[in-house]
Amino acid sequence: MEGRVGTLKVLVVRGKRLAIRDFKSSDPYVIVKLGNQTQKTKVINSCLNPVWNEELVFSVSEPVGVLQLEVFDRDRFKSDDKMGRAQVSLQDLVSGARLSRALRLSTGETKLRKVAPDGENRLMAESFVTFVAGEIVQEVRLKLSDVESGELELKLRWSENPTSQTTGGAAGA
Ligand SMILES: [Ca+2]
Repeated sequence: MEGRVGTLKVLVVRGKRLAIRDFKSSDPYVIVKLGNQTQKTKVINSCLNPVWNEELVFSVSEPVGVLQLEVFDRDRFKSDDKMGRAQVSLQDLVSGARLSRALRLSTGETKLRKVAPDGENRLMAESFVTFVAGEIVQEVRLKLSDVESGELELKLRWSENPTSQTTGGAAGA
């Protein structure tokens, strides 16, 4: 077993203006991957603005990778069609966690970082990294790539293993 450093909870909130893959609509679901872990949301039938509100939980070990998301249209009699993809760097959460330790935050709510859309991260709005009662939270709105239209809204919640913080040294220096 590799050393686990924390837990990432990915709340797949919803999709908007997704692409049509059937006659008039699609039956979308999202596959979320982190390293060799893969999870997926349920299928929402005939909907281009689906609300999943589904939380997928990943254990995170070093080096912290990139979260990969793919949207598909469920089809019963042929293979599922692609509806675009997105990815999220977890570096902003990781540095937010480091900052929260340096500030010795333990309760309440504190804004830690602001991530601006830069064309490369495909954010559709500013994304804030916030310390909320022991967890590092980041809400992101992403424009899907490799598809004619669509966006995804996510809420990421990161918590570190208490045991991985007991270094006692100058880890944050
Ligand atoms: Ca379908």
